[in-house]
Amino acid sequence: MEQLLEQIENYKKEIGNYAATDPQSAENFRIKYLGSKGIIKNLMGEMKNIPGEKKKEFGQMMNDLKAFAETKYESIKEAVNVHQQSSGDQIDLSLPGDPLTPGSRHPITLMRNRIVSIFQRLGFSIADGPEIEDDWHNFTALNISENHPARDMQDTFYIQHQLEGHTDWLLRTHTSNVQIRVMEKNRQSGQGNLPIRIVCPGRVYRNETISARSHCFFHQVEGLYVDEHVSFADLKQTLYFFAQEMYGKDIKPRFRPSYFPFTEPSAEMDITCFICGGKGCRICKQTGWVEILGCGMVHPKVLENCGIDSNKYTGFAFGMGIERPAMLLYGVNDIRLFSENDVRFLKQFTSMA
Ligand code: 2U9
Repeated sequence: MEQLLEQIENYKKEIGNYAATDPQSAENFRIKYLGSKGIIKNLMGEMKNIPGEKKKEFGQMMNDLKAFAETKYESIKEAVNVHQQSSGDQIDLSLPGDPLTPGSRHPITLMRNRIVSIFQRLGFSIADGPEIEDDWHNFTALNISENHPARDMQDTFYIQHQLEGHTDWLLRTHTSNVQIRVMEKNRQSGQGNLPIRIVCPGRVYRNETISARSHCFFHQVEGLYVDEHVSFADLKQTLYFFAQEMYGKDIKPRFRPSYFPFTEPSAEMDITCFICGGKGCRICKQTGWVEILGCGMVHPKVLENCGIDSNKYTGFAFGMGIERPAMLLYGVNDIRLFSENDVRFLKQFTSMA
């Protein structure tokens, strides 16, 4: 019995000193001490040789030894795990890396950047403003009368909420609200920020039935140039330069008289069809011409509405949609694709800057 107790004490020391940092030596420990043919099982077999009055003491010591070995085994496993993670033993460096899928710019962003960068080269800067707007900045300041059809519920999304003390909120129908806000700032600073040369890209909303050709929201770039002596010749030359940069040096421009409440005179600008070169095709409906934008000299009433002296200052303005040129130049046949976020569509623009 004395010999057995001494053996148990020795094993206890041995177990306490056991060091393992790899899975194999952890397994060796388990087999040696806790396995079905291991030391502890073997020692338990000695019970039958222990005299009756000593059985209890022996049993107690064996239970202690087993619990001690089990606790040690748990801490060995933990040490092995930590060691493996920190030494990176489980990483197979010969495996191929995960492929990185490059993202892409949205086609509307690409087209907006193309348009805006041409005007930036001419000295225009970018201005931004709210999409939720009040009646003044979207309609009244732009000389759009109380009974104008654009104000119709059929065309405009109105917001039925009281915000900032009034209720005439709507989703802007064009980005012209931005130009109004920029010109109004001028009044606050006492003619301080003239001349104004800005382009205003952004999302606008119209209450339209959604189809392959039109959507209830789309994107525009509008521009405004206000200074002393700005003339219709400036407008024509600026927009001709834009059209050549955008659609090619060989295009020819044509200005047709038009009407907008916020410009006088007003015009629509056509260019010779950039698909067929003017011969006539499906895109230009056999006319040889395609309309690319609307424009005009800023109506004096609009300048005055923003506190700008219309006897001293004149300006020109223009506006164009982004979706239509994007559809034509990128060959997209359904406007809804732009807002569906289908990656099969979007990833086709991956390599475009
Ligand atoms: C201010 C004064 C004048 C902006 C203009 C147009 C003509 C025009 C349309 C093109 C296609 C809108 O996207 S579209 O449906 N726009 O034809 N826009 S002049 O005139 C302004 C703007 C702001 C203060």
